[in-house]
Amino acid sequence: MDKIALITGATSGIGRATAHVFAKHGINLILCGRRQQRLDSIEKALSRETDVHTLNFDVRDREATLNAIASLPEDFKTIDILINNAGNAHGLDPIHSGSLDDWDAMMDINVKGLLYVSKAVIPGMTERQSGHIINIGSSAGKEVYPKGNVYCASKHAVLAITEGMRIDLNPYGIKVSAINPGLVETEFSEVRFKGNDIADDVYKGYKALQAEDIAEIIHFAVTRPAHVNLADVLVFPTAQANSTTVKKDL
Ligand code: NDP
Ligand code: 8X3
Repeated sequence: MDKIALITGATSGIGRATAHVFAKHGINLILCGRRQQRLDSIEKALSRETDVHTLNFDVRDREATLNAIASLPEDFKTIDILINNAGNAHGLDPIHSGSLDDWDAMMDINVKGLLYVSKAVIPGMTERQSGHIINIGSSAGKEVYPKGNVYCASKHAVLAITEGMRIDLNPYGIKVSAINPGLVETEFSEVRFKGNDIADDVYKGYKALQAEDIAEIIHFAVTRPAHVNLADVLVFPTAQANSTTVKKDL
Protein backbone atom coordinates (compact mmCIF):
# COMPACT_ATOMS: atom_id res chain seq x y z
CA MET A 1 0.00 0.00 0.00
CA ASP A 2 1.20 3.53 -0.76
CA LYS A 3 2.57 5.46 2.19
CA ILE A 4 0.90 8.55 3.62
CA ALA A 5 2.94 11.59 4.67
CA LEU A 6 1.70 14.59 6.65
CA ILE A 7 3.74 17.71 5.91
CA THR A 8 3.34 20.90 7.93
CA GLY A 9 4.30 24.17 6.28
CA ALA A 10 3.49 22.71 2.87
CA THR A 11 2.47 26.04 1.31
CA SER A 12 6.00 27.32 0.77
CA GLY A 13 9.72 26.59 0.67
CA ILE A 14 11.01 23.28 2.01
CA GLY A 15 7.55 21.87 2.80
CA ARG A 16 6.14 22.60 -0.65
CA ALA A 17 9.24 21.21 -2.39
CA THR A 18 8.99 18.05 -0.28
CA ALA A 19 5.34 17.67 -1.29
CA HIS A 20 6.39 17.80 -4.95
CA VAL A 21 9.16 15.21 -4.55
CA PHE A 22 6.94 12.88 -2.49
CA ALA A 23 4.12 13.19 -5.06
CA LYS A 24 6.53 12.29 -7.86
CA HIS A 25 7.34 9.08 -5.97
CA GLY A 26 3.71 8.20 -5.30
CA ILE A 27 3.61 9.03 -1.59
CA ASN A 28 0.09 10.14 -0.61
CA LEU A 29 -0.04 13.54 1.00
CA ILE A 30 -1.70 15.46 3.79
CA LEU A 31 -0.64 19.04 3.20
CA CYS A 32 -0.96 21.58 6.03
CA GLY A 33 -0.69 25.34 6.21
CA ARG A 34 -2.74 28.49 6.80
CA ARG A 35 -2.90 29.87 3.23
CA GLN A 36 -5.91 28.12 1.73
CA GLN A 37 -5.40 29.37 -1.82
CA ARG A 38 -1.93 27.91 -1.90
CA LEU A 39 -3.13 24.63 -0.41
CA ASP A 40 -5.77 24.48 -3.14
CA SER A 41 -3.39 25.17 -6.00
CA ILE A 42 -0.75 22.71 -4.71
CA GLU A 43 -3.48 20.08 -4.25
CA LYS A 44 -4.67 20.68 -7.80
CA ALA A 45 -1.16 20.31 -9.22
CA LEU A 46 -0.17 17.22 -7.23
CA SER A 47 -3.48 15.34 -7.45
CA ARG A 48 -2.40 14.32 -10.94
CA GLU A 49 0.39 12.26 -9.36
CA THR A 50 -0.91 11.09 -5.98
CA ASP A 51 -3.80 11.30 -3.48
CA VAL A 52 -3.84 14.64 -1.66
CA HIS A 53 -5.80 15.93 1.32
CA THR A 54 -5.30 19.43 2.73
CA LEU A 55 -5.71 20.74 6.27
CA ASN A 56 -5.85 24.43 7.11
CA PHE A 57 -4.82 25.20 10.69
CA ASP A 58 -2.42 27.35 12.66
CA VAL A 59 0.00 25.13 14.58
CA ARG A 60 -0.09 27.66 17.44
CA ASP A 61 -3.72 26.78 18.05
CA ARG A 62 -3.73 23.58 20.09
CA GLU A 63 -7.42 22.73 19.63
CA ALA A 64 -7.42 23.56 15.92
CA THR A 65 -4.35 21.37 15.40
CA LEU A 66 -5.74 18.37 17.28
CA ASN A 67 -9.19 18.74 15.67
CA ALA A 68 -7.82 19.08 12.14
CA ILE A 69 -5.77 15.91 12.42
CA ALA A 70 -8.63 14.05 14.14
CA SER A 71 -10.91 15.08 11.24
CA LEU A 72 -8.88 13.22 8.61
CA PRO A 73 -10.96 10.92 6.44
CA GLU A 74 -10.46 7.16 6.90
CA ASP A 75 -8.25 6.94 3.77
CA PHE A 76 -5.78 9.41 5.24
CA LYS A 77 -5.79 8.38 8.91
CA THR A 78 -2.80 6.05 8.79
CA ILE A 79 0.10 8.49 8.77
CA ASP A 80 3.38 6.70 8.02
CA ILE A 81 5.60 9.78 7.72
CA LEU A 82 5.37 13.04 9.65
CA ILE A 83 7.40 16.00 8.41
CA ASN A 84 7.41 18.63 11.16
CA ASN A 85 8.51 21.54 9.00
CA ALA A 86 6.24 24.55 9.75
CA GLY A 87 8.30 27.31 11.27
CA ASN A 88 10.13 30.54 10.72
CA ALA A 89 12.42 33.09 12.27
CA HIS A 90 10.70 36.31 13.34
CA GLY A 91 13.11 39.23 13.62
CA LEU A 92 16.90 39.40 14.02
CA ASP A 93 17.55 41.58 17.05
CA PRO A 94 19.87 41.64 20.04
CA ILE A 95 18.34 40.08 23.13
CA HIS A 96 17.95 43.47 24.84
CA SER A 97 15.78 44.89 22.05
CA GLY A 98 13.97 41.83 20.68
CA SER A 99 10.18 41.91 20.40
CA LEU A 100 8.06 39.80 22.74
CA ASP A 101 5.67 39.12 19.87
CA ASP A 102 8.53 37.73 17.79
CA TRP A 103 9.69 35.57 20.69
CA ASP A 104 6.16 34.24 21.23
CA ALA A 105 5.80 33.47 17.53
CA MET A 106 9.05 31.49 17.37
CA MET A 107 8.49 29.48 20.54
CA ASP A 108 4.77 28.92 19.80
CA ILE A 109 5.25 27.85 16.16
CA ASN A 110 8.67 26.21 16.02
CA VAL A 111 8.51 24.42 19.36
CA LYS A 112 4.96 24.15 20.71
CA GLY A 113 3.37 23.78 17.27
CA LEU A 114 5.71 20.90 16.48
CA LEU A 115 4.71 19.29 19.78
CA TYR A 116 0.96 19.71 19.15
CA VAL A 117 1.18 18.13 15.68
CA SER A 118 3.34 15.31 17.04
CA LYS A 119 0.90 14.70 19.90
CA ALA A 120 -1.88 14.21 17.36
CA VAL A 121 0.09 11.86 15.09
CA ILE A 122 2.30 9.74 17.37
CA PRO A 123 -0.42 7.59 19.03
CA GLY A 124 -1.30 6.02 15.65
CA MET A 125 2.38 5.26 15.10
CA THR A 126 2.91 3.67 18.52
CA GLU A 127 -0.25 1.59 18.04
CA ARG A 128 0.97 0.32 14.68
CA GLN A 129 4.59 0.10 15.91
CA SER A 130 5.85 1.86 12.81
CA GLY A 131 6.40 5.31 11.41
CA HIS A 132 8.99 7.94 10.62
CA ILE A 133 9.09 11.44 12.09
CA ILE A 134 11.37 14.00 10.49
CA ASN A 135 11.81 17.25 12.37
CA ILE A 136 13.22 20.16 10.38
CA GLY A 137 15.76 21.71 12.72
CA SER A 138 18.47 24.07 11.55
CA SER A 139 22.16 24.79 11.77
CA ALA A 140 20.76 27.35 14.25
CA GLY A 141 19.93 24.36 16.47
CA LYS A 142 23.59 23.43 16.63
CA GLU A 143 25.19 26.83 17.12
CA VAL A 144 24.15 30.33 18.17
CA TYR A 145 24.87 33.40 16.05
CA PRO A 146 24.67 37.11 16.88
CA LYS A 147 21.04 38.29 17.19
CA GLY A 148 19.85 34.71 16.61
CA ASN A 149 19.11 34.24 20.33
CA VAL A 150 15.47 33.08 20.46
CA TYR A 151 15.31 31.54 16.97
CA CYS A 152 18.45 29.54 17.85
CA ALA A 153 16.85 28.56 21.17
CA SER A 154 13.74 27.33 19.36
CA LYS A 155 15.83 25.19 17.03
CA HIS A 156 18.01 23.87 19.87
CA ALA A 157 14.70 22.84 21.44
CA VAL A 158 13.70 21.07 18.22
CA LEU A 159 16.92 19.03 18.40
CA ALA A 160 16.37 18.17 22.07
CA ILE A 161 12.78 17.13 21.32
CA THR A 162 14.02 15.04 18.38
CA GLU A 163 16.49 13.20 20.61
CA GLY A 164 13.80 12.71 23.27
CA MET A 165 11.38 11.34 20.70
CA ARG A 166 14.02 8.94 19.38
CA ILE A 167 14.58 7.55 22.87
CA ASP A 168 10.92 7.32 23.91
CA LEU A 169 9.74 5.89 20.58
CA ASN A 170 12.62 3.43 20.29
CA PRO A 171 10.60 0.52 21.80
CA TYR A 172 7.99 1.01 19.06
CA GLY A 173 10.39 0.81 16.11
CA ILE A 174 9.59 4.38 15.05
CA LYS A 175 12.33 6.27 13.22
CA VAL A 176 13.00 9.85 14.33
CA SER A 177 15.31 12.11 12.33
CA ALA A 178 16.43 15.72 12.36
CA ILE A 179 17.38 17.42 9.10
CA ASN A 180 19.24 20.63 9.85
CA PRO A 181 19.81 23.00 6.94
CA GLY A 182 21.97 26.09 6.77
CA LEU A 183 20.92 28.89 4.43
CA VAL A 184 18.04 27.88 2.14
CA GLU A 185 16.52 30.36 -0.31
CA THR A 186 12.81 30.33 0.55
CA GLU A 187 10.32 32.82 1.99
CA PHE A 188 12.17 32.41 5.31
CA SER A 189 13.97 35.78 5.15
CA GLU A 190 10.86 37.60 3.90
CA VAL A 191 9.11 36.40 7.03
CA ARG A 192 12.09 37.07 9.32
CA PHE A 193 12.46 40.66 8.06
CA LYS A 194 8.69 41.21 7.68
CA GLY A 195 8.85 42.04 3.99
CA ASN A 196 11.75 44.52 4.39
CA ASP A 197 14.17 44.74 1.42
CA ILE A 198 17.03 43.41 3.62
CA ALA A 199 15.58 39.98 2.95
CA ASP A 200 16.73 40.22 -0.69
CA ASP A 201 20.38 40.52 0.41
CA VAL A 202 20.49 37.32 2.46
CA TYR A 203 20.96 35.06 -0.57
CA LYS A 204 23.05 37.44 -2.72
CA GLY A 205 26.66 36.74 -3.76
CA TYR A 206 26.65 32.96 -3.36
CA LYS A 207 24.53 29.95 -4.25
CA ALA A 208 22.28 29.21 -1.30
CA LEU A 209 20.64 25.84 -0.82
CA GLN A 210 17.34 25.52 -2.67
CA ALA A 211 14.21 24.06 -1.12
CA GLU A 212 14.47 21.16 -3.60
CA ASP A 213 17.93 20.24 -2.22
CA ILE A 214 16.41 19.69 1.21
CA ALA A 215 13.36 17.93 -0.22
CA GLU A 216 15.61 15.39 -1.93
CA ILE A 217 17.47 14.72 1.32
CA ILE A 218 14.16 14.25 3.14
CA HIS A 219 13.04 11.81 0.44
CA PHE A 220 16.37 9.96 0.72
CA ALA A 221 15.84 9.71 4.50
CA VAL A 222 12.34 8.24 4.17
CA THR A 223 13.40 5.69 1.58
CA ARG A 224 16.25 4.04 3.52
CA PRO A 225 15.81 0.35 4.39
CA ALA A 226 13.87 -0.46 7.58
CA HIS A 227 17.06 -0.92 9.64
CA VAL A 228 18.59 2.46 8.65
CA ASN A 229 17.69 5.77 10.32
CA LEU A 230 19.39 9.03 9.36
CA ALA A 231 19.27 10.35 12.90
CA ASP A 232 20.77 13.77 12.34
CA VAL A 233 21.82 15.54 9.14
CA LEU A 234 23.56 18.92 8.93
CA VAL A 235 23.58 20.42 5.42
CA PHE A 236 25.14 23.68 4.30
CA PRO A 237 25.54 25.31 0.91
CA THR A 238 29.14 24.87 -0.19
CA ALA A 239 29.70 28.60 0.33
CA GLN A 240 28.75 28.33 4.00
CA ALA A 241 31.09 26.97 6.69
CA ASN A 242 28.98 27.85 9.73
CA SER A 243 26.31 30.38 10.69
CA THR A 244 28.68 33.34 10.46
CA THR A 245 31.09 32.25 7.71
CA VAL A 246 29.73 32.56 4.18
CA LYS A 247 31.96 33.11 1.16
CA LYS A 248 30.22 35.82 -0.87
CA ASP A 249 31.29 37.41 -4.15
CA LEU A 250 29.66 40.81 -3.99
P1 NDP B 1 8.96 29.38 4.38
O1 NDP B 1 8.65 30.68 5.02
O2 NDP B 1 9.14 29.33 2.91
O3 NDP B 1 7.86 28.30 4.81
C1 NDP B 1 7.36 28.24 6.13
C2 NDP B 1 6.13 27.35 6.15
O4 NDP B 1 5.67 27.26 7.52
C3 NDP B 1 4.99 27.90 5.32
O5 NDP B 1 4.42 26.86 4.57
C4 NDP B 1 4.01 28.41 6.35
O6 NDP B 1 2.67 28.21 5.89
C5 NDP B 1 4.28 27.49 7.55
N1 NDP B 1 3.90 28.14 8.80
C6 NDP B 1 4.48 29.25 9.35
N2 NDP B 1 3.82 29.60 10.46
C7 NDP B 1 2.81 28.71 10.63
C8 NDP B 1 1.77 28.56 11.57
N3 NDP B 1 1.64 29.40 12.61
N4 NDP B 1 0.90 27.54 11.43
C9 NDP B 1 1.00 26.69 10.39
N5 NDP B 1 1.97 26.77 9.46
C10 NDP B 1 2.85 27.78 9.57
O7 NDP B 1 10.29 28.86 5.12
P2 NDP B 1 11.18 27.54 4.94
O8 NDP B 1 10.63 26.60 3.96
O9 NDP B 1 12.57 27.99 4.78
O10 NDP B 1 11.06 26.95 6.42
C11 NDP B 1 10.62 25.63 6.71
C12 NDP B 1 11.36 25.13 7.94
O11 NDP B 1 12.76 25.07 7.65
C13 NDP B 1 11.22 26.02 9.17
O12 NDP B 1 11.07 25.21 10.30
C14 NDP B 1 12.56 26.76 9.22
O13 NDP B 1 12.88 27.16 10.52
C15 NDP B 1 13.48 25.68 8.70
N6 NDP B 1 14.76 26.13 8.20
C16 NDP B 1 14.83 27.06 7.19
C17 NDP B 1 16.07 27.47 6.73
C18 NDP B 1 16.22 28.53 5.68
O14 NDP B 1 17.34 29.10 5.58
N7 NDP B 1 15.22 28.82 4.87
C19 NDP B 1 17.30 26.88 7.27
C20 NDP B 1 17.11 25.94 8.32
C21 NDP B 1 15.87 25.57 8.74
P3 NDP B 1 1.45 29.24 6.04
O15 NDP B 1 2.03 30.63 6.09
O16 NDP B 1 0.57 28.97 4.86
O17 NDP B 1 0.82 28.82 7.33
C1 8X3 C 1 17.71 29.09 9.07
C2 8X3 C 1 19.16 29.31 8.86
O1 8X3 C 1 21.18 30.70 9.55
O2 8X3 C 1 19.11 31.88 9.15
O3 8X3 C 1 17.46 28.24 10.11
O4 8X3 C 1 19.38 30.55 11.11
S1 8X3 C 1 19.72 30.68 9.71
